[in-house]
Formats: sequence, structure tokens, C-alpha cells
Amino acid sequence: MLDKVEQVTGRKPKLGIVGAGNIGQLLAFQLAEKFDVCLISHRYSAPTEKQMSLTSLSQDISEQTFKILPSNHAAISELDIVLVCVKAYQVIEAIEPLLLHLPSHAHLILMHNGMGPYLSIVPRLKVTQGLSLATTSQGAYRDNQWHVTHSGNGLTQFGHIDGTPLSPQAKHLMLQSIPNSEWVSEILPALWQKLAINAVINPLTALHQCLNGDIALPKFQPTVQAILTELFDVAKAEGITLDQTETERRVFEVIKLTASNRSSMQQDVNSGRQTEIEYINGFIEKQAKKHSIDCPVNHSLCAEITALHQ
Ligand code: KPL
Repeated sequence: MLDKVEQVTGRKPKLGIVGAGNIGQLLAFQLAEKFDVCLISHRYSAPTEKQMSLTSLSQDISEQTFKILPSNHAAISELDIVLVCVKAYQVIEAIEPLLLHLPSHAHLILMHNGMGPYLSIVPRLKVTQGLSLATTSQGAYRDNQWHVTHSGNGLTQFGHIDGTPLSPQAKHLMLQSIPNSEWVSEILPALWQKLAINAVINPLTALHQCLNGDIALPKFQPTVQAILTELFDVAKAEGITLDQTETERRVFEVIKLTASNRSSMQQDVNSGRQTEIEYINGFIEKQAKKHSIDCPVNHSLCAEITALHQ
């Protein structure tokens, strides 16, 4: 469908981004060359425009004006692709109002830490719509709401999960727009690997109020190994083929690469915000229950972080 639209009209595909956080804003700039990009927000009741700026890795500053559409606006029915970059616990609430208005060929792409929300989106899509999942290790931060700094290169992976796949043409345009990106035939193993990284680093740094790099200290190793062993058992029961040695290597690589960072969960806890624990260690626990697998370490991390928020 999308291919046909482009062949007939020659127009850029229309792509809406929900979630103008660090990654959402970075992707808005990266995708804007090949797509007609707008932001979608339930905070606005009428369309508006925002001038945003980006400091690139080479320190160049560029500015661009992006349209912001309210989530119930008529123009939502013209979007070809919707990229959702909100926190895991905001995904359903963010997508719900859009589902009523999206066209029958729309393709949704979810990109967030943790796993789970896609399971409740799948049954709500029309057969002709599609859903993909994505993960990125690109780095970005903001000094103010509308200025994003691209702070690190990283791999961005996309993969189809349900419904009608995204057209080859649209996939190609996404790969041309986002540096070091790929469409993989199976996205779930990549997401389980990212889940392993977050399941180890996020709760431990939040509970012990330490930097990501500290998780490599010997005192944390029994817990790190227990988190991973439980995760590997659950992934196996779910039919996910994970290379355990490679996953463990990647966990320690990310600990090293982000050694001086404070994890997003630690920042959430310290600012009194809701955390993504339910979609990280909580997701492992939920899937474990389905298979009657015990996962006491992921369970207690989940309970401890939840108690902090309450
Ligand atoms: O994704 C992250 C997070 O903080 O949520 C890591 C990779 C742990 C980097 O801090």
C-alpha cells in the first residue's frame, strides 16, 4: 500500500512520532529527510508547531520546525507510520486514542525499554495494519525541552512482529535515514538481549544508588548471574533462542560503555516517577509464571523497586 502511495503521488511517507523525549526527538531529525515527520501529543488540543534543534555528533547545530498534532486530530488518518517512543507503561495509553483514527494501512513501530505492551496491541490492530518492534543503543540527551544532543552512535534494530509487514520501500527509507540501522528477521531475541541489559543494570543501580559501571564490582556478581540465569530459563521456555555467552558479554560491554551514567530507573526513582520495572524484571517474572518457573531474584528486585515508588 505504502509503495503504491509513493509511486502514484511521489510524496514522502507520513510518519508520526509519539513521545518527544531524547530518542523521539533524535529520530525526528534523522527521519525528516526521507519522511514527512510530525509529532503526536495528547497534551495539545489543536495542531501547533515547535522549532527544535539538534547538536549532531560532529557538534553541528541544525534547526527544524516540526508540526505537533493532538492524538485525536483528523490528520492522524493520513499517517503511514507511527513510531512510539514513550516509556513502556505509557504505550497503551498513548496508542489507544490513535487506533480509532489511523488508516487501514498504518504501521506501528514500538521502541521502548522492557517488553510486554505489544502483546495487548496485537489483538487490536486491523488485519491490514502492521506492528514492528525496535531497539536502539544510540545515545541522546537534552539540555532543554526542544534541544537534543546526539551523544553516541549505536545500533538500531527493527523487526516485524504482527499484521501486514512494512513495505520494502518504507524499510529502505528508514535504513537510509537512521545511521547503523537494520531490519532483522527476528526481533524478539534482540529485545530479550536488551531486556537482559536493563534487567541487570537498572534495578541494581536504582537500589544501590550507584553508577552503571559499579555493577561490574565483584559484590554484585552473584545477583547479576542469578538475574541472567533466570532470564535465560524463561527465554528458553518462551522459545527464544538467545546466545547466552554473547548476551552476558553484551551486558558487561554496556556496563563498561555507560560506566559513568546513571540508569533511567535510578533517575526515575530519584525523581519520584513511575519506573519501567513491571516491563523489565516484572516481564521476566510474568512470563516465568506462565511456565511455572521460579525466578526469586527477578521477583524480589521487582518488589523492592515497586516498594520504593509506593
Ligand atoms: O537503557 C539503559 C537505561 O538506563 O535505561 C542503559 C543501557 C542501562 C543505560 O543507562
